[in-house]
Amino acid sequence: MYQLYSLRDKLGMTAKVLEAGSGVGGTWFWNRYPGARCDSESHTYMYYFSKEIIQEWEWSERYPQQPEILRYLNFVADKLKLRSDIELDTRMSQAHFDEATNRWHVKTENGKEYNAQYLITAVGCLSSANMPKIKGLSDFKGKWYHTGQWPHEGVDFKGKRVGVIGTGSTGIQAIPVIAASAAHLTVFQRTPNYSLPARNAPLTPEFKKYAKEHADDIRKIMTTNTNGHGFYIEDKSALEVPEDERLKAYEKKWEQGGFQFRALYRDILTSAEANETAAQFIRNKIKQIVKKPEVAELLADIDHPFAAKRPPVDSHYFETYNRDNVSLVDIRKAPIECITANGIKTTEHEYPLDIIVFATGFDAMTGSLVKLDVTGRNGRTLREYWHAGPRTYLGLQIPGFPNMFTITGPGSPSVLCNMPPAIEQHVEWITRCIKHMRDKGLDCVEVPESSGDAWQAEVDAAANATLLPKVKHSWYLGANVPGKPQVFMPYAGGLSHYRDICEEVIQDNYRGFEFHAAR
Ligand code: N01
Repeated sequence: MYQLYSLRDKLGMTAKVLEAGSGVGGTWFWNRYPGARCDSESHTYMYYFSKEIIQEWEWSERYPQQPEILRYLNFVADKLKLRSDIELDTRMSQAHFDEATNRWHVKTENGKEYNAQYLITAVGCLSSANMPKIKGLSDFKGKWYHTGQWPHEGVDFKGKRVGVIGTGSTGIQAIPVIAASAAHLTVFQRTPNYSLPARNAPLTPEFKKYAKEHADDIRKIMTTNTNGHGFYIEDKSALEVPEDERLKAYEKKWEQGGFQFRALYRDILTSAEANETAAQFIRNKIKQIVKKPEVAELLADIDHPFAAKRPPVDSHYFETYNRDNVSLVDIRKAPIECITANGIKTTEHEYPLDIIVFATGFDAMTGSLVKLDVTGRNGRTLREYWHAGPRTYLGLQIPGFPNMFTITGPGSPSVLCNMPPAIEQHVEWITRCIKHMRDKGLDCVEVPESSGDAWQAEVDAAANATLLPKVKHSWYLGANVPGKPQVFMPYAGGLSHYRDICEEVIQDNYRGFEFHAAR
């Protein structure tokens, strides 16, 4: 939706947005699981569609829930009169680049066909559900759901025995809410996870006023920092601070809630020793919060550095394990063997269930793109080209796929950021590139293999300068999907640095891109 607004308004061109669902909102249309809310704070979690919208819309909470975000996106669609350009219920099934005309031919599942000069994908980094292939699911007599494809009518957990598989951001948001109404909740945990308290609360009138009055200042911070948040990372090492001072600082941020905890020291993601100070603090917190020592031990037995997997932000996640109706099963020790007619069977025990919730994440970053069935130059498909892992130039274009742009594609900072600023930066960049082509009478833009290779070396170097690739079971590497090639996918050099690189590329006459004039 954002790309449509920006391109249409800035270029006055015809743009068509194909939306697979029967309403606008993308991720916030599909992810309706209990407890779904954004994990960045509302005054920073803003798609900056326009200054007017920022001034007009009023968020209610520090971390808005999914229905409020969806209302916002619908408000934007109305306000900017976007609906007439959006084709809902239109899932793209195929796109083919015609080398003779430099145009894309797009087919949809409902039998429509489109012809376009540019194909801009905005299919989301986390939208292709990862459903584990567990033997016996079809025998299960109860109901089961994936959190990313939640029924719009909701699910009633009252009086039900519920099992949740997965303790990533989604599971950690959903578990406290499900536990509040289920008869019993069994959480099947493979990898224990860190989580920071959100300290969600209604926004005060004073804060709302402040956020509106300082919208430009907040935006400036968001566009010049590492992760697109509304605060900077401190330029201090965790190791140069005396332990008592460091613990006090961690305590203060823990009480304040949210991602600012991670921003306390510059080396939390680059030094194992610095990271361990934060990791140890959180593990101790888990042990203080969770009353049953054996459960606390299982939750705190975390095998990776803090924030090396995307850190969840929660509302009473660890506290939920103090409820009598919640139990935790360690499936690292006793893996799930199969699903039976009555529930989940591990190598040690069978757990009778009425409902199974798969909070098992996504085929991240590449899944939704590969699924599109895109064919570029020389009849080569994206699936073939990416068989050993994604290759892009700046996460904006893919070698061999001319006139196609990927918003927050692999190789861009994307999932390592608050997503809206990362999306906006791509939209602005693509808009400028298309305007440049129009001004110069150019018909086609593409990137050679050499640009993809050189950028991949930068992506690898940026990742290797951090602790991120050390987590071998992370979806950043594609490790959560059996058989997926393991390549660190996002660019870890930081959003502001990446923004500078993209700007330099433009200033250097679109270095690394190749243009062709209209024939
Ligand atoms: O997915 P995940 P998610 N058997 O992949 C487990 C964003 N997000 O949906 O760690 C058993 O992180 C898996 O276990 P393991 C956010 O960027 C944003 O929770 O692989 N377990 C893990 O525990 C986030 O990072 C918001 O061992 C299996 C869990 O399932 C991203 O989405 C809210 C399994 C999956 O965790 C993804 O989060 C929510 C199997 N076969 C999410 N397969 C916002 O607020 C997987 N697991 C914006």
